[in-house]
Amino acid sequence: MKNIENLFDYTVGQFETIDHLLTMGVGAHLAALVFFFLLSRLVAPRYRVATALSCIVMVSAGLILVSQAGMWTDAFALEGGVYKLQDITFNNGYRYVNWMITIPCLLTQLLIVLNYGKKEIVKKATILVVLAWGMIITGYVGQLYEVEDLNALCIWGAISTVFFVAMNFIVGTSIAAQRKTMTNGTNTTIMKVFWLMMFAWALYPVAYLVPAFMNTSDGVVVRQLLFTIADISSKVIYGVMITYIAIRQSASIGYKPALKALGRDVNDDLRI
Ligand code: RET
Repeated sequence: MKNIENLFDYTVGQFETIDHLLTMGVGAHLAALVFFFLLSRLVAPRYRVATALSCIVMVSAGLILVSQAGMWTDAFALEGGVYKLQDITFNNGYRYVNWMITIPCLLTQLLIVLNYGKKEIVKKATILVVLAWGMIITGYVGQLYEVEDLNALCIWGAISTVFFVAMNFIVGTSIAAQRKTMTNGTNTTIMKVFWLMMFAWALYPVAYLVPAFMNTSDGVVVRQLLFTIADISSKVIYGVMITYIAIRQSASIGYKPALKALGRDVNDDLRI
């Protein structure tokens, strides 16, 4: 009974909304997996790991959503016109564990398109991953209290937020420092990536806090909606933008498949 999802009965509309949201999430990640896989050949080897990491994120997050959707439909059954909890419970905790893998991938792909050298990538990624794991582990512990103790939820959430702010600070300063190295107009795209991250990543703590401000069956729908918007923005749309940046930067170092894809004259590389 760790999550508030298990506390309520759901109307058919509420139940199906959540089922459809989770299933849509699966579809979006699978479709994006194919897209990133196909586009990876347009990306120069120097940036290709960034696109490969998007593929890994799609598989990892897509699978967790398959399991979330299955758990949702297994946990509840229609009885007397409403969906009621059965013998097993629904759990959001799997998401947090999954972030231990996906967030390091998302941060590393950013460092790659920011044109950092190998050594700097390893150094920065290590710091960022430690902060991200600190954020996730404390958040995981906090969500275990969401039914019984809202104070504990808020305290662990506050500790997690310290890691989150530190992580965002490093992301922001890294983008500011490396923007000038970014070619072919991508120095403006990277700012859009930054704001997308700030928006999408901030939705997760809001979803975490739903038990504190909307402890109802509608709150559960809102929470799953927030998770879905956050997932698609922070992984799928983010991945598309990172791959776009990778292709444009590949073109500016003369990588022919990227030049062709952008409709540039391959024999006239010097103009780029
Ligand atoms: C928690 C706990 C409450 C405080 C904060 C949190 C932040 C979560 C974030 C999650 C990002 C997830 C992503 C997943 C991609 O697959 C842990 C909910 C600040 C920022 C980007």
